[in-house]
Amino acid sequence: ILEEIVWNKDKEVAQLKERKPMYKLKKELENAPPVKDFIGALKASYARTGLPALIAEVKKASPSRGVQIAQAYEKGGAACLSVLTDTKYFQGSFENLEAINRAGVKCPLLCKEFIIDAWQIYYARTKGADAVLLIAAVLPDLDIEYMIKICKIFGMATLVEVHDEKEMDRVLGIKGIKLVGINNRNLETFEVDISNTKKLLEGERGRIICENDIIVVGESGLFTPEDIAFVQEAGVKAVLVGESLVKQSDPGIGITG
Ligand code: IGP
Repeated sequence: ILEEIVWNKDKEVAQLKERKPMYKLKKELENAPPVKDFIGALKASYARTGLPALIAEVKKASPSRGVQIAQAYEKGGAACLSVLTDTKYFQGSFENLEAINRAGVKCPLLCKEFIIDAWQIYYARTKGADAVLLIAAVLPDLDIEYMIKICKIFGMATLVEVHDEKEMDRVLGIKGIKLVGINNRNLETFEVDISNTKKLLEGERGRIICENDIIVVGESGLFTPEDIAFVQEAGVKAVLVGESLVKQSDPGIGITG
């Protein structure tokens, strides 16, 4: 599936780029909403609560519903929000990201997209993204390093996502890495196993992460306070949660533990 998504994304980006070449984007960048400090918000939340900071994910939703959900998550104590923007596979949209921004939500926003081209980062910034997801499985190390540099210039954060030991080792060797996400969901099989977070933080890897002050985000399949305690014990300072919040009748309840 991942290969298929990337293959389609390549075509999608080519079309978007035609409509909005770099010279047009550059102008829009000047009018983009100011950047909010994504990593700062995570650190502040962790320092205040002693619990992993919550990045709450806005999934499939119309822009107006997306705004309501985002506001409820913010009120409920989320440190940051993740907004899915891929439409074809995840029913998200850039309209959601824009609408949430326009509504004055103060939480920094992660653009949850399959980024394969630096152009997408500029585009995300024009829509108000404060951070972007970079999936190690689909990007060469040099691209990740280059994209981190671009984001840094804007003051944006990058959440670099890994799923296995091999990807973790690659990513730990990349210059400028500050925020690493461990996805407990295998994007090929969609199987979820939260012990993946623990596995990738054991031994030498955990030591390198500590020494370099890298913040680790536990991603996917987190439902109960026990799940959160489990990944915190493993060493994460932030969690990315989607599905379990969707299932709550009042999304504000139960977030801050
Ligand atoms: C959220 P969950 O199981 O709480 O809904 O997971 C988030 O981690 C998941 O949506 C995700 C994702 C991704 C989606 C993590 N990495 C990459 C699409 C692409």
